[in-house]
Amino acid sequence: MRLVPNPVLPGCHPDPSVCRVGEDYYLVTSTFAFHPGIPVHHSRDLVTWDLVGHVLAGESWLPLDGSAVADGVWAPTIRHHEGVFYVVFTIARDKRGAATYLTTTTDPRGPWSVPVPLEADGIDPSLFFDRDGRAWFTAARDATADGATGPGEIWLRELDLPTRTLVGPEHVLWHGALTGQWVEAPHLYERDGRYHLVGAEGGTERNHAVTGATADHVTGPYRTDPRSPLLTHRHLGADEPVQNVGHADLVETPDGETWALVLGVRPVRGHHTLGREVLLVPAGWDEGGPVLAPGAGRVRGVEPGLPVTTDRPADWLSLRGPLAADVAGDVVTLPPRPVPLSGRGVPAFLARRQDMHAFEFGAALDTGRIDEHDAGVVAFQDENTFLAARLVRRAGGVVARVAGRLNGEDVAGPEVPVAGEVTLDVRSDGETYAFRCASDAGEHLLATFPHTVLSTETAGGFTGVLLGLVAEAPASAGPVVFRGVRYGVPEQVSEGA
Ligand code: 6LW
Repeated sequence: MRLVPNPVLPGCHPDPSVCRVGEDYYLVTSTFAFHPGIPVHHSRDLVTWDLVGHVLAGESWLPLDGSAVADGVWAPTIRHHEGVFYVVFTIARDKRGAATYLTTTTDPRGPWSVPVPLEADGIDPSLFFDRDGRAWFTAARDATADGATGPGEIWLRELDLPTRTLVGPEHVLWHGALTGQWVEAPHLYERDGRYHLVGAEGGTERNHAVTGATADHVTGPYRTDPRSPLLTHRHLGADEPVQNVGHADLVETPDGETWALVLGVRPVRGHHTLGREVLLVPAGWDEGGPVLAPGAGRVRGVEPGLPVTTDRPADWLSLRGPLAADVAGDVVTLPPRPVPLSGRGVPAFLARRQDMHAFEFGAALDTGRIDEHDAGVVAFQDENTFLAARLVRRAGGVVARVAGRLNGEDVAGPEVPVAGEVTLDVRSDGETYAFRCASDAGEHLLATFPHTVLSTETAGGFTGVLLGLVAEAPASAGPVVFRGVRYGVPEQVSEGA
């Protein structure tokens, strides 16, 4: 088996699901309260993935106003059957599944159909097309009345394709192999007449694990695969560069090789800021069922400390809905909105995923156009945890300062008077976030924070850091123009590397 470089899709792209049509692979991932929702990545080799569209965009967009960043769109599954692509996904509220939807297309680049609700409770919906043409829907739901341990039960019903409704009796398939806690991410596969249910359990943190069960009939009974966990890193210790491995989807190449896409994180000093990323793992089959990472028993191909440098074009995201922003090369024009980043509306905030540990992200603003605005560059984890280098006009003129929130507490740094064109940036070496401003008057370090404060371990939630531009002001104020918007490896790192 060849050693693949991992992650194959860096930055916040959790809950990977993949399907193949001929030589083409299509991958979908969760987007929470980000807009547009559910990126579709395409690959021919499972290693290089290019963004080709979004499932929830334009007509198929679902408004997420009022949603916490960690809620919104969870865990899509993509499947292909007789010329049609199907995606099922959950809209979460208060970290619980609130609604399940199905959307279809004949071209995964879009447009996708307006999502139709399915009468299904729980999270992590999935589809399975059996050899006889019948379609089966599975999902994970709470097994206890108080839901205290998260989903603990995988259930199945038939999906009637013409009416797009769930029909026939419900079958409870499985309650997990290990702890019964956070039994989720079910995907069904058939091989040589046997049915294999692959799931995840233990929660999407350090105890995450891929587990499985098998059956002779799609409706069960399912017997726990005694080889479970099929893949986990929870026993490898804190120095293992990849942690939290789970949530697998399997795909077969045209040559009959099997591979798994899983999620995992790359912590630095025990804290990860990049979110859950997509990792590629060799797989195979033996008489018991699927074998993940045969021989190695772990996800490989991650070089600690080595930046997965990326020149992939930005997948620009807003929060909870579309924005009237204009992106022309490295110039971004943002009409302001009076919506704070700490709220649950649609702020004038345009961002991209942080997808490498050491980076530099910045832009130049004209202080002459800062009026009622509070505008700048942001490292954003969620509405309760973000830091920004921002310009604001005071009685004596425009000042730059860091302002934000850490776990819901406002933070603000010292104010530095600035004039003319000002460059604001945020830099990281992987262990700190430093915010700076530079103008003709000189360069100032506004504030430095340890990376831990923006990490998922500290902030909670399910996302990674986004790097973005914000323009908060009454809508009547003029647009903010960000020039020379740049994201890349910081000079000192690329020189030394
Ligand atoms: C996803 C589920 C999970 O639906 O996190 O805890 C949810 N694990 O599989 C959001 O990514």
